[in-house]
Amino acid sequence: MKVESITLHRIGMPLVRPFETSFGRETERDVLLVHLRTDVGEGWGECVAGSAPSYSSEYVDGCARVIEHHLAPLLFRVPQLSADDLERVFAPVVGHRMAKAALEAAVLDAELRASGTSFARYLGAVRSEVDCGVSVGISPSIDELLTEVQGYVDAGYRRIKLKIKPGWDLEPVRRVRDLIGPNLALQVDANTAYSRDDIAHLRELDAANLLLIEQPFDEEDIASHVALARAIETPVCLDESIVSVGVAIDAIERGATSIVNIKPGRVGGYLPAVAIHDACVQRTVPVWCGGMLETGIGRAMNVALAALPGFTLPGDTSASDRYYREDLTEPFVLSNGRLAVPTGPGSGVMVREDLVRDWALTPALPLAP
Ligand code: NPQ
Ligand code: MG
Repeated sequence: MKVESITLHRIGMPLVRPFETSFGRETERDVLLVHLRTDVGEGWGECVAGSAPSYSSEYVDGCARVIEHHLAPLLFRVPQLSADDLERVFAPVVGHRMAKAALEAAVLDAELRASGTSFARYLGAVRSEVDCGVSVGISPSIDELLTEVQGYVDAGYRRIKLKIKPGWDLEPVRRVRDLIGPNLALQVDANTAYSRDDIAHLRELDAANLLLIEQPFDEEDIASHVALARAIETPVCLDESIVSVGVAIDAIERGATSIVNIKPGRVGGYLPAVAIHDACVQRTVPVWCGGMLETGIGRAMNVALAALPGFTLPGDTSASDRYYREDLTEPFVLSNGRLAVPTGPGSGVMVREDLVRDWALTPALPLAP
């Protein structure tokens, strides 16, 4: 296909409750959307970057500029484009994986809609619904945390993930384990808030019988994760560190991670995400699909990815109402702790363009050759 034009939209979506992590507190999701027009039809993609470079070095303004000045011009130059070619087309731009992934999603959506194929079928899904977990932010108090967790348990979530940081770890984790009982899966995510000196402290988490501990140390510090994995019973899982299939294989072979969180936005798209999935399956490393507070666009695509065979643990692919009162597409609704994998062409969901206009933070930015 031939890309004819791209429109960048930036929208603000209020969160149903503030979401606090070790790196910050969000009350509104600031999302960059990519609307692609091609000779075979349209496609939408969503950029997972946050408004500030605090989860990763990428952020919304930076992604918009790298798309505008560097990636879109590369796309416009290709006479016959397929999503399979994007790794090569984007190769002149180093890094900027979240920006590349947003365009890849839109290209895939357009291409798959044109051929009448769903994301799920194209990526290799083997399930029609996926088990869902939920990520629970840092709370003002343990009582408020317990109330929030109980709500998710009542909603049917199959796994709870608690955000932790120094000063908010052993006690909240113990209290939540007491609340939910020994059988419901529980895991923690530190978003790089600890250092190697904290290993003895983190070992005390073993008492809570956690499924895993996610990314306690800096994203570039594979060695400290190896040291922790050797010291602790709880499996170590990397998120921020896993930016490519090469890093994933290296981290697995060094013993830094025995479970991998796959986020398409962080690794440059759904095709690199499938490559990491395949490398993990080959090495019998379980994977799960992370979440970045996606709208229905990214959520639909993530749910399709999470239906691949290696995704054997519940992901952060929560229902729309975990984050938003109203979603940008038809909402994803939990049923028996699961979400249905969309079956329609492309992402399988329709973008409500009236809401894209109503929620705009800045004027739409049209890009053309
Ligand atoms: C994680 N997500 O697994 C991320 C962190 C995260 C669901 O826990 C704006 C942009 C807000 C990116 C909040 C979950 C974000 C964000 C949290 C990423 O580490
Ligand atoms: Mg994480």
